[in-house]
Amino acid sequence: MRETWRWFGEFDPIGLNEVAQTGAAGIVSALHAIPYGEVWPREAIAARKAEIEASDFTWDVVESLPVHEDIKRGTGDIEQLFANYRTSLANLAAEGVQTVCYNFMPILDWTRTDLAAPVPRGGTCLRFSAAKMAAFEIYMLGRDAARGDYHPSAVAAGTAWFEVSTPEDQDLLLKTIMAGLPGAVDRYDIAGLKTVLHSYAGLSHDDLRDNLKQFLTEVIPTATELGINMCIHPDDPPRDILGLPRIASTADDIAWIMQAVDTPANGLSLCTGSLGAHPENDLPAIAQTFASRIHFVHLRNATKQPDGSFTESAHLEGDVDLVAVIDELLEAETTRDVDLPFRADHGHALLTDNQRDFQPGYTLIGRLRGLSELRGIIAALTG
Ligand code: CS2
Ligand code: MN
Repeated sequence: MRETWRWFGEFDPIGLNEVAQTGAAGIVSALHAIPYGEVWPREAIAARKAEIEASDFTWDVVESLPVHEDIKRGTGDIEQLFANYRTSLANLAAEGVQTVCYNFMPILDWTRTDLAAPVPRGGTCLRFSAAKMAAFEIYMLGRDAARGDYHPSAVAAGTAWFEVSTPEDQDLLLKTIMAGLPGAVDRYDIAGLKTVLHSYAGLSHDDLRDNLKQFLTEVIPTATELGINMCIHPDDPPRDILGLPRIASTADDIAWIMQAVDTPANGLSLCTGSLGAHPENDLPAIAQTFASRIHFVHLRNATKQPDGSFTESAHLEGDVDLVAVIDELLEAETTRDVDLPFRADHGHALLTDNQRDFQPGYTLIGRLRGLSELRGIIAALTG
């Protein structure tokens, strides 16, 4: 398996000279400054590639080439958006970048309620509290239907949280939920979020599936011609939030997506942390079932709680058996004769991480710890 490291380019406070010391061989990057839906110019891709190669890395994966909201909603001038996406793929292929990750989550990318939850022996981690998310939806957004979307104990705990919360607490929760990724991403206040949610009103799971199928039908043939492997990233958290449908959360969802356009270029980014937060997902089984279609791997762990909350645990400490997952992936590599790029997806903030700036989840020391543990598993399994 090929060790990679996510680097956010000009938005990353961690330098490639520092990444070099982690031992990772490849870089996962994107042109985060380009607004969603616009073409990635070949020159900009070439410049990023040159920057990466100047530090003796290869640019192995694009994460992400984002999908514009109009495509997910099925509104607006989507023909132009599909054409732009295909042009970006062609420009990437021309520069030799051939693995492209994306997601199909409406409005928000990964969502947490706490960016600095304490870790027992020191350090902090990311956490999703179902209680706080319920409080956000029910009380801050005024979405009463959310009462039925969360576990009763989460609704009760969320109500208790909201009753004692200060305006500062509520503001921090909003900012945390909006944190996601850096760059040209739309971030909303409460009024803005209500407006954009309204634009999705009535969109069902089946509608979103239809729109994903249309996207795949429009771009996968081009990807195949260009030698690009597309790989969808699962929903994070793997459940509906804000009343919006999510369609990449379970093994059944993945099976549906794979058959929607049944060809290798329509692949999966196996994210053990995202999928691992769903009580019914068996990660080694998912790795085995979709072995032929996994093109990129995110390895991290999660500890789930009965009310739907989860905490990002250390890589070897959560509910997902990462040794068994890696064992499946190594077998897939032998069968397919490929070297799958993987990265430690998120890390805790440890030691001096908190003395510097970093993108949430994307610490230097925390991820180095994760990568080192994963490297050890791989070394042990490959002998
Ligand atoms: C990532 C995702 O930080 C993360 O959790 O795995 O944000 C991922 O980059 C996107 O969803 C991929 O489109
Ligand atoms: Mn991931």
